[in-house]
Formats: sequence, C-alpha cells, structure tokens
Amino acid sequence: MRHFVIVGILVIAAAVLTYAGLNAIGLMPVEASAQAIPIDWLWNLQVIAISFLFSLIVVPLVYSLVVFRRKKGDNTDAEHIEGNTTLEIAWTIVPLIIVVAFAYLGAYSLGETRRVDPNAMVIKVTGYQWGWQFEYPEYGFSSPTLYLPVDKQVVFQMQALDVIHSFWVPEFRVKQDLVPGRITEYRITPTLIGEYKVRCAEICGSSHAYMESPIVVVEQAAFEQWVGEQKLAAAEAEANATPEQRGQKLYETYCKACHSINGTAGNGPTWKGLFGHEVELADGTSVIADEAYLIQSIKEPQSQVVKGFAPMAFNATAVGIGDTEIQYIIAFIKTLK
Ligand code: HEC
Ligand SMILES: [Cu+2]
Repeated sequence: MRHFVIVGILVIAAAVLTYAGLNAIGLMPVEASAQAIPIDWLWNLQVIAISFLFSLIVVPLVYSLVVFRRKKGDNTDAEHIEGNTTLEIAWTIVPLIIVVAFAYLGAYSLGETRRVDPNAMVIKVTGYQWGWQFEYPEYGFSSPTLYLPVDKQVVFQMQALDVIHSFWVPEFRVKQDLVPGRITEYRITPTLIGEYKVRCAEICGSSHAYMESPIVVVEQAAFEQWVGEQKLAAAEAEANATPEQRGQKLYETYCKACHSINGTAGNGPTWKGLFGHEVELADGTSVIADEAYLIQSIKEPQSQVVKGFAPMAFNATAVGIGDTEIQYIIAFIKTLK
C-alpha cells in the first residue's frame, strides 16, 4: 500500500511537471483567429491527457526498476500473478470513456471552427505553381497580398490551377487543401492585428518551399483605405492597358477554356504560333492565319473549320465581343509566337 501512495504522488507530480514543461517550450505560434480558440482548447486538453498518460507509464516503470530491483544473492523466481478481472475491466472501460469523450469534444470543436457567419466577406484564392492570388469580388480587384479586416469573418473560395496545394497560416490554425477542378472553402475570423504568412502545406513541385504570400490583418478603417487604393490602382491599370493586355484579359475570361497559348491542343486549337502561319481546314484547303481569317473565325466560326476539330460552338458576339474587342484579341494572338 505504501508503494501505491508514493507512486500515486509521483505520477501526479510528474504529470504536472511534464505539462508545465510542454507549455513552457511554446509549441504553438500566437493565436490569431476565432477558429484557433476551440482548436487550442482541445489541443490543451490533449496535452494534459498526454502528460498524465506519460507519467502513468514512466513513473511506475522507473519506480519498479529502482525499488524492486534484485537484491544481491537472490536467485529465486519472481512471484507468479494469475490475472485480475477487476483491473482488466477497469483499464478497458476507463480509456473507452476517455476516447469517446475526446471524439465528442473533437466533433464539437470542428463544428465551432466551421461556424458560418452569413455576412462573411468572400475572397477568391487561387493557388498555382508557385504562388497565390487573392481576388476581392465585392470590390473588383486582385492582389498578391492578402489584406483582412480584424474581427470579421472571411470565406475563401479556393481553386488550384495545376496540382493540389494547401492553404496554411499556422497562426490561424485551420488548414485547407486546394484541389484542381473543385472549389474548397475556408472560413476564418482574424482576431489579432499583425502580419502573417500563408504557406503551401502540400508538396507541389520544385519551388514548393517558396510558395508564400504575406497576410496583413488591419483595423476595418485601414482595410477600407487599402481597398480604396487598390480600386484606384486597378482602374488606372485598366485605363492605361495596351491592346495586347486587353486582349489577354478577354482571352482569360472567354477563350481560355478551349484555346491554350502553350502549344497543347484543347477543345480548340492552340493559339501559340497561330498568327501568320498556315492553317489546314476541314475541307482540305488551307489558309494563312492573317487578320481577316482570324476575324472571320471569330465572327463566323462555321465558315472555316480547322481540320481535326468540331466547329467552334462559342458565340463571341453573344457575350459582347465586337470589332474593337476582336482587334484586342488579335493583338494578343500576335504576341504568341
Ligand atoms: C467552347 C470552346 C471554345 C471557346 C470557349 C472558344 N473557342 Fe475558338 N475554337 C473552338 C474550336 C473547337 C475551334 C476549331 C474549329 C473551328 O475552326 O471552328 C476554334 C477555332 C478558333 C479560331 C481559329 C483558330 C485556328 O487555329 O485557325 C479562332 C481565331 C478562335 N477560335 C477564336 C476564339 C476566341 C477569340 C474565343 C474567345 C472570345 C474563342 N475562340 C473561344 C472552340 C472554342
Ligand atoms: Cu503548393
């Protein structure tokens, strides 16, 4: 009995010391989001459980090694123990209850981190090899730096352009994959003003380690000021855009789904090296891709169908692409040598 009391006291003391030690080394970065609170709370509970279990195993083990070690000259066998039903039932039921309790708490804290605020601001996040782009659809501009107002929920609608990436800000705790062909969601409410960094947490190629972007959490007023500056800069860039840049923008909005610019054939032929080169048509003739041909291909796609492709089903006129826009697109096609 005396041994049990001593071991019991030592287990509790060792558990407290282990817990204090784990806390002291600062395993977690600062807590910078509302979602981090339930996560850290659960994490802390786990650290307490881990400290206790660690002591429960290590203390009796070390105690036995020291106190019950073989005395000099003692060559007898150890005491034979048959089993103990009460003990076995206890050490099955107690861990079972603990595991079920943690499962419940885990589900609860998952629910807390996903709590939806219907007024959340939408930001579109695009991950690609190797960088991030942040689009603010409510304000109509994009930014390579993610600015967020403090204490306001944002919902990221995330897409990957090439391979799987993963959006991870350790200070926010929550992590979410970006999967090609899918939109994944990530909700966060930043609670601490400061500068952070998003990293890609899914190895995605040779420059994966450099796939970082700055995140700045600011007061609402500072956020609005930044939005104002960005809108102005976007409007200025729009006003000063060259025909090639305008053409590229039209391409990215309307034509990219079927026409590549890197030489690979998609739903439609690639635009790489198109201008000024010979194009074989389905009727066996061929033409030189000059301006007249391109204009006609866009306006009346049925008239000259490229060999090996179905006639272009896309109706450019219907989306408001007129003669001016076609000139921009042609200027862009000319740059694709
Ligand atoms: C739904 C898919 C689709 C979209 C979207 C699309 N195209 Fe096409 N396009 C095709 C296909 C298929 C062809 C080849 C058949 C043909 O010539 O009609 C083609 C051919 C062309 C050609 C002739 C190319 C060549 O290699 O000779 C031009 C020019 C062209 N498209 C311009 C555009 C422009 C400009 C847009 C965007 C404003 C656009 N297309 C959007 C499917 C598409
Ligand atoms: Cu990545």
